[in-house]
Amino acid sequence: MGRITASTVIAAVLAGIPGAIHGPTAAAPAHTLVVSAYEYTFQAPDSLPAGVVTMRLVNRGTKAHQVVVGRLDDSSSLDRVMRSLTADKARTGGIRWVGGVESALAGESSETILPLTSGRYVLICSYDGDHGLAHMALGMIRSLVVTPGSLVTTRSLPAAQTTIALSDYHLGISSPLHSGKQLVRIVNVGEHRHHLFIGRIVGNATTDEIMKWDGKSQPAPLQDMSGGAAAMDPGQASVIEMDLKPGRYALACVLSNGGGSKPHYLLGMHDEIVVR
Ligand SMILES: [Cu+2]
Repeated sequence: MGRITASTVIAAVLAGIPGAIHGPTAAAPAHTLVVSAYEYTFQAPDSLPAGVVTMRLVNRGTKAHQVVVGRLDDSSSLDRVMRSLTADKARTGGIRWVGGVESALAGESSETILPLTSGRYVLICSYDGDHGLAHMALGMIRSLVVTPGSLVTTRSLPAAQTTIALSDYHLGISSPLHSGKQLVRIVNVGEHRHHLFIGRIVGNATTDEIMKWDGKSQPAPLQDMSGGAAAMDPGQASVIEMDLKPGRYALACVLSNGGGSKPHYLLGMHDEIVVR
């Protein structure tokens, strides 16, 4: 089982960077679920019917947050899963991570489109806080019940111009991303859990400088880090809307397989793209 948390560096990178709220998007599948993030809690409906769901994370806090969506196995106890998540996020069984919004900077919002089948879910923010406590341990964990509704599969997702395939350990981008809004399908075709972090590269910063950045020193090598796809187990797919400015972007998976193993970006899961 891999850690679902982003690296401490990226969590630090994401903390407290101000930005504007993006406008609503055109894509409107069956349901929209608004999840508001605060320090340290989520506000969201308790339930919604199954279907293709647009989950919109609205960050009303002062730090960066995320929402990762996990479906409980039918035999899992919600209490036990929530307790083990807050105690040791690295070793939580009985749950399947299906995606979510990897990051929304303070004051920003971002969306992901997910196929949610009926069942019991948890929403968490796994970013590390200032004192070594994960945001979920401070209260950013919430249950969600998806009641029977439309029959959904990953084939129910809206069409996307570009697909990014997450594999062990590579990012496969099917066609170039362009400036402006576009839908991008993210699919985990590997055998390990992956996610997608994306940030715009400032100036002439190199991959080496980005990887060595402590998340605080200025000038920062990355900006515009809202969006991406949160942790997905093998076989999961979601569609995210990207709204890109021209420039260079860094894409990476910073999850690891646990046990002190290297993060996936050091194994090849990173890429740099140019958006025109
Ligand atoms: Cu990965």
